Amino acid sequence: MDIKVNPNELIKADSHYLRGTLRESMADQASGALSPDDTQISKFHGFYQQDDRDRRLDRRQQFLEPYYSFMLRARLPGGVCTPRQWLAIDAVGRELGNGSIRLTTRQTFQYHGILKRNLKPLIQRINRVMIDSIGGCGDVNRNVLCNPNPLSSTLHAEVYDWARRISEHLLPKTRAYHEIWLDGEPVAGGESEPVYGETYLPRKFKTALAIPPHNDVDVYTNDLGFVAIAEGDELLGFNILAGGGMGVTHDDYSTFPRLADELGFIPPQQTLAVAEAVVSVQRDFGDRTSRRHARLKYTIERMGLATFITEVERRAGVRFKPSRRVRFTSQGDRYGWVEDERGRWHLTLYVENGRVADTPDASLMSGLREIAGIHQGDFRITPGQNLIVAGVPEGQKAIIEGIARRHDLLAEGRSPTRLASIACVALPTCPQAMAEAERYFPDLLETIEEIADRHGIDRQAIVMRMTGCPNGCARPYVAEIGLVGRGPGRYNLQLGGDGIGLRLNRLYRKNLNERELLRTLDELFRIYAGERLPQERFGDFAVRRGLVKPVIDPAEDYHEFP
Ligand code: SRM
Ligand code: SF4
Repeated sequence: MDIKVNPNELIKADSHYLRGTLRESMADQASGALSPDDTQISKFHGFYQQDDRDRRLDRRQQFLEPYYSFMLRARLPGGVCTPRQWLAIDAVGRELGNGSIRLTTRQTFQYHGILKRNLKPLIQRINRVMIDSIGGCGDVNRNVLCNPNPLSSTLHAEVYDWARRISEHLLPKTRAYHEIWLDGEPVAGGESEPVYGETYLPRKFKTALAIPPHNDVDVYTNDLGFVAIAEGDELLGFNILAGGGMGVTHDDYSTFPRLADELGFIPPQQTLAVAEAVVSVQRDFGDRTSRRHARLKYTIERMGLATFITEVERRAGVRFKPSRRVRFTSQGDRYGWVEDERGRWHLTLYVENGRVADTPDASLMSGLREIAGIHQGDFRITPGQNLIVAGVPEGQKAIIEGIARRHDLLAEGRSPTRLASIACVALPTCPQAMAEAERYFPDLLETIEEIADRHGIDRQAIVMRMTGCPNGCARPYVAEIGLVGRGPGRYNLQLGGDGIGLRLNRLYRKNLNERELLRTLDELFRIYAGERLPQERFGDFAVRRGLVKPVIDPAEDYHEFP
C-alpha cells in the first residue's frame, strides 16, 4: 500500500538538518516573506511568519503583498531570566519588535512585528545575553515548564535544574541556527540528530515539571509531565505522565483534548533516559501522515497505554514503580509576596494577558525596566502569563513594591476571577484566530464581573480562559469556564473544569455571540449562587448539577453533548 506522508515530512527531510534555503530567503529583498518551505523550517529556529490581519484588506486593495512580519519565541526553561537579560529583552522589543513583549502560557516571551531585515540582528542581540530561540516552535521539544514560585528553595532549585537539563538534552543538535543567525563556522563533515533523526518529530512536543500541591504548569496537558515527589526538601523522584494535549479541530470528532496518563514513578537519575525514551517512541510511532493526529496523545490512544509503557521502559532501560500519591490544590498563579525557607521574597506581578507594553493607559514596560534596573535576584515568567520578581532581600521589598504599585503591576484591586483567567494572543497576529481573545477578553470580563457581583459571587475565583480558536493555547479545556473562538464575535462555551487542572471541561453551548454568552452566564451564575454547596467551585457545581457530564474517556465521548 502506498502511504502518503505529510508534505512537512519531506520539507524536513530535504532541509539538511534545518538549513533549508533560509539564507536565500533572507537575502531576497523583493519580498518581506520567506519561501513557503522556509516558513516551515523557520519554526525550528523559533520564529513564525505572520501578517497583520487588521491590514490585510487595505493591502489587498492597494495591490500590495500582505504586511509580512515575524513572531519570535525564545527558549527559556522554567521562565527564568536575570535582570540584565530582562533589560536586553526590553530594549530589543522596543527597537526591533513592535514595541511590546508578550509573556506566554509556556513561560517564555515572544516578540511580534519583526521585519525580515531585523530578524538576524534580533537573534544576535538576544544571543549576547545568552538567550536563544532554538526549538521555540517546530516539531521538537518546546520550552520546558517548571513551577516558578519557590516555597522550598532547595527542592525548587533541584526541580528547576532538571527542567533546564531536559531542555538542553532534547535540543536539536544541528548547527544550522549558529551558522545562519550567529555566523558560526559551517560544520565540517556530516551531522546527525541522535535523538530526533533527520525528520525530527511528527509534531510539536511539550514537557512540564510540577511541584505539588501547585499545578500552575497544568502538567496533565503536556505530552510529557514530571510530578516532583519529595520528602521535605529532598527530591525522591518523579511520577511520569504522558499523552496530554489540548488542540482540537471544531466538529472533527477524531480530535480531542486529553489529560496525560500516569506511567509510574522513577528516581531522579532516570529522568533524562525516560524523557528521551518517550520522545523516541513518539518519533518512531507518531502519525506522519496527518498532522491533525500526530501528537503523542493520539499515538498512545493507538498503541494502547500498556504497550506504550513497555516500549518506554525497554528504550530507557528502566522499570516504572507504582506512581506515588500526590495532591494538587491549585492551578493558577500565587499573586503578591511569598517568602521561601531562606527568607528571600518573591513577588508575583499581574500582567494582563501577558502583554508588556507602554500604552496611554499603562506603563508596564517602563515599570518592569525600572525594577530590572535595581533588582538583584531574577525574574520568572509564569504559565499564567505573569511575571515574578524573585529572590528579593527583605531590605528591597518596599522599593520594588513601590515601583510595581506606581506602574499598576500589582494584583490588588482586581477580581479573583480576572486574576485566575488568561487569554491567548489571537488577532491581529495569529493566523489561526477565528475570533478575538487578548484584545477583547479584558472588556468582556468587566461585564462578567458585574454579573458575578449582582449574584453575590464576586469573591469566588472562577478559572476562565479564552482562545481565538480551538487550538487551545490558553489551555481552555481545563478551565472551569472555557471560551473557544468559533467565528468573528462567536464562542463555544465549555463548562466543568475543576479549578486545579485535573478534569477536562465539556462543550455546553455552541457558537454564542456576546449577548447570548452573557445571558447564559447570567443564568448559570444565578443558579450557582442559589444552589452551590459551601466552598463549592463553579466547575464542580456544573458537573454535580448535571449541566455537563464529566469526560471519562476523551477519545470516546468528548464531543458528546450533556
Ligand atoms: Fe499555541 C499554534 C500562540 C501555547 C496549542 N500558538 C500557535 C500559533 C503559533 C499560531 C500558528 O500556528 O501560526 C500562535 C501564535 C500567535 C501569535 O501571534 O503569537 C500560538 N501558543 C501561543 C501562545 C503565545 C499563546 C499565549 O497567549 O501565550 C503560547 C506560546 C507557548 C510557548 O511559549 O511555547 C501557546 N499552544 C499553546 C498551548 C498551551 C501549552 O502548551 O501549555 C497549547 C495547548 C497545548 C497543546 O499543545 O496541546 C497550544 N498552538 C497550539 C496548537 C494546537 C496543537 C495541536 O495539537 O492541535 C497550534 C496549531 C498547530 O500546532 O498547528 C498552536
Ligand atoms: Fe492563535 Fe488559536 Fe492559539 Fe489563540 S488558540 S493563539 S487563536 S492558535
